[in-house]
Amino acid sequence: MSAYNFQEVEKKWQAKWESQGLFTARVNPNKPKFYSLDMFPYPSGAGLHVGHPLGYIASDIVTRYKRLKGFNVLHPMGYDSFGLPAEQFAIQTGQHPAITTEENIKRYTEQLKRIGFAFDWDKEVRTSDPSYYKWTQWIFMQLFDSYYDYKADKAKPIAELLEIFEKSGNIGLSAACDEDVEEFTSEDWKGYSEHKRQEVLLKYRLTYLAETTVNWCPALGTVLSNDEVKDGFSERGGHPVERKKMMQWNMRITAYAERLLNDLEKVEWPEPVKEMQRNWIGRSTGAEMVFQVEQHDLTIKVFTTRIDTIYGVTYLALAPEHEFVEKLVTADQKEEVAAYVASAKNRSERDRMSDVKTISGAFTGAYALNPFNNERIPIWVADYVLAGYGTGAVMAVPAHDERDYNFAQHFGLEIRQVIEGSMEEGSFPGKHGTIMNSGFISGMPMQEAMDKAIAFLEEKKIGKGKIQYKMRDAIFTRQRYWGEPLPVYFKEGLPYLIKEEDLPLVLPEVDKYLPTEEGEPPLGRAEDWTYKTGEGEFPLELSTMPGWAGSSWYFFRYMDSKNEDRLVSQEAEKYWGQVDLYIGGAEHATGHLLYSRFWTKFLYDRGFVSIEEPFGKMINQGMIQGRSNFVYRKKGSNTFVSAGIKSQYDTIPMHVDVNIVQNDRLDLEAFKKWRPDLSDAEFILEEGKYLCGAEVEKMSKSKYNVVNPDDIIERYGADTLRLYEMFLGPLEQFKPWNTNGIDGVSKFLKKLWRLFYDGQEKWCVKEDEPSKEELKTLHKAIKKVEEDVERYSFNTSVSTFMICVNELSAFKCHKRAILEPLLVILSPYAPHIAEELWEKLGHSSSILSASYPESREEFLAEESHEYPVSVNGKMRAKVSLPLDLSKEEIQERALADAGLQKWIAGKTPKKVIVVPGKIVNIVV
Ligand code: ANZ
Repeated sequence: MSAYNFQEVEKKWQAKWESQGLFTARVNPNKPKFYSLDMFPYPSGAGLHVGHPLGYIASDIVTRYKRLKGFNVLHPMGYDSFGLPAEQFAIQTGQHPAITTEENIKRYTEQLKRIGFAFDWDKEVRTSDPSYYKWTQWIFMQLFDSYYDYKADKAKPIAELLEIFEKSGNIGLSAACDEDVEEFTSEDWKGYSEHKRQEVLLKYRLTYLAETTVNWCPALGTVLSNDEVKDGFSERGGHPVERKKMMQWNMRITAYAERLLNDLEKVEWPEPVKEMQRNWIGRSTGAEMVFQVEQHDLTIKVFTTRIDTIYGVTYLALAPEHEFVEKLVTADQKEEVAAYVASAKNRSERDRMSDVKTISGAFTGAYALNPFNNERIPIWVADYVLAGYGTGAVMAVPAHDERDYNFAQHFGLEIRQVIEGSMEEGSFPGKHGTIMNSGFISGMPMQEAMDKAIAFLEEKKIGKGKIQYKMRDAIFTRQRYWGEPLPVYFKEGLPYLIKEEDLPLVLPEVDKYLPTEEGEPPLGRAEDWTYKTGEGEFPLELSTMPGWAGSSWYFFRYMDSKNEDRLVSQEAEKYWGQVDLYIGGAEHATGHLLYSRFWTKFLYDRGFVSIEEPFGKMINQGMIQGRSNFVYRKKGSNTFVSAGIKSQYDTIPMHVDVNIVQNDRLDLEAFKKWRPDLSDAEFILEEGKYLCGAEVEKMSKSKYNVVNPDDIIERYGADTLRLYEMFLGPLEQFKPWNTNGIDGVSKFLKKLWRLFYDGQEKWCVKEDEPSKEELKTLHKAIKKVEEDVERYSFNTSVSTFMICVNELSAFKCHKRAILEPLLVILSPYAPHIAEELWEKLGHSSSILSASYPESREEFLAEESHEYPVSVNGKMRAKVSLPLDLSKEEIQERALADAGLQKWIAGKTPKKVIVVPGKIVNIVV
């Protein structure tokens, strides 16, 4: 045997790798480690398409390369297996989501294994498995049991907070907490009931229950996080989303805002992702101050980044949701304000923020006083003020803020400019309104004016300097079935943790995966969803955790996935530590990638792990888009017109399955069988063919442009698939899938095979000494491929391999000394064929245990150079000379060259310029 039969070869090696456990990672302090992580997939019913493995192929190449370079590699894979689609399917069919999930995982695993990934399947995790979510619940418990100490700038156990309260109440305490915490002394605390104490503690815990305005999606029956809502619709399913107040679990991620922001400096991530996180965190420095409301015992608190413009304030504006709106509104304005508030409620914050054209608002009839000059200023309600940012109220300075300006113009409010030293650069472009130049900070440079104004606020006790973040605490509950149960029960309306020894709290069985008739989440249907303690039976929490819970820490579990006593052993965590390379999509910038950093920092603070940032280096792979094909139906008929002549008819385009089209040519018989309604289709051909139109679109079932890796593997083999996906272009780029070049890649592997087996399929490898040219070809490839992998440029390596194999074929090189190292450098890309030929070369152990060959400069060096020689500025001859000559020797031999004589014609040159390795210039 010895024709290249990729199907046999690939099956054989996949089985061998698995049975020998070659990819199983073990802690080994004698070797440097390399931890390569891929974003783990949600196992959807549709299976993998060719776009999914792109990032996995890249990381597989890197890890196989790193092994050759002597690294101990951890390269795991698993499943993010809680999620909405399995639950929606369960609702429709009654099938338990665990069963659907299991089936999908099975399919995914088979598909992944066929691509020949060097995954350590022993370490597989599934977030929906109780042995995994036991630890997700455990982390939740630690968060519940912690508070954030701003002075120490870290999370600490609640027990330490209790000691502080006992000693000194919360006076002078600098800890992250709810806005509405009141001051209390140690005496107060000691007098509090257990109930009251728990209430207070809940305001400090890093996960807490609070009434929160949420994105409620009635169609999905659940709350969604901000990053799951796009333009007022759910990202999954595209259902309308509304704002609603509900009791929810929250994660106090805002306590970590500053560290999440600063530590971005420490990671090597694509700049756009860092920038998205910075904007999401949205740090602003400014001041918070209160305005007394006339004729009311109320003060309105505002956040401003421009306290220096205080003399330009001409109105205050409240968000429509602001709690004072109802209290302030005067009798004659009541109707107008109520109507306006009702209309504003239907617009999400995101819409209101992005829409600068619609200007709406209403006057409350009430006035406040500017504490700097006691001026009366009207209080308005305005669309552009967001309830969820700052204090939900602004001091409006129309002359210096564009949104205030537009609003003031629209409603005819005063616009008044402030004069300050540095106003020109800081103010809203263009000058508007009257100039008001009074007050003790006028005329000062901006920063100085702000500092003075803040000092005034602090002295008068009406405000202070303030750092404000746009990021909100993260909502942590979903009113759904298929998620982690929260390890919490309720006693007298307050939440308590179940005992650690009762973990995991396993999802109960329910008769339907829908909310109860009373509108409770599906867990409300469970027969016995209570927790029993010595004191009695208590109801358990009915909501489950959101999709991001399990994915916020899975990278730790991979290190030690079977540990029953800890989420990860200290030994494994210390050794594997930070992820060295994380490949995945950029769409997770403000979700998963932020939450993972938050949980890692928290686990670090509490001493459970040793790293503060989970992902050192990250690459975002581009998407592989589909290349859709179209046929053109003659209107009102079952006749289809070929693309090139469609303009001659009145046609409607229709997507056609790309799998029955090859190189844009439609397979007519397959088309007729594709759908029953097409069985009698007729065609108008061009030059005897039906040609389809094509367009690049997202790969999706509905566009019939999904290409399944299984089909490609069936036809060309996994090695070809791997090489071809890399060959498509730079990893980070978005690029359409088209199979036009795949034959070339497949031919390349056959050509490689023929370096080992001659035309008659006879083994032809020889032990002869390699020639200089052969060595040069090899070493060029060794060097280039190494450089490429080190900078994650995989497409360029594929062309290098092709050039190398072409050159060796031209040399008719069948020498072991050349072919052996070539296999090693190719093995990360095309591991099956490399293993097979490696074995044929007589090796009994896997090519994975080889070492990456060293590229030797001496073989790379060009030995001679063809010097262009010019005479009086004109190129007159080319002279080939050895490279190791001195300047004098070059000059001498160039001048002696026969071809030049007629240009020099016996004259003595006036000047000769020699640049060794480059050129010779002669002036005569
Ligand atoms: C007066 C002022 C004058 C302002 C001026 C700006 C320019 P960033 O930088 O994004 O933090 N603001 C405060 N809370 C708001 C809310 N809930 N909804 C909408 N706008 C709000 O923006 C802070 C500035 O945005 C604040 O400073 C406030 O307007 C406004 F020449 O106060 B400023």
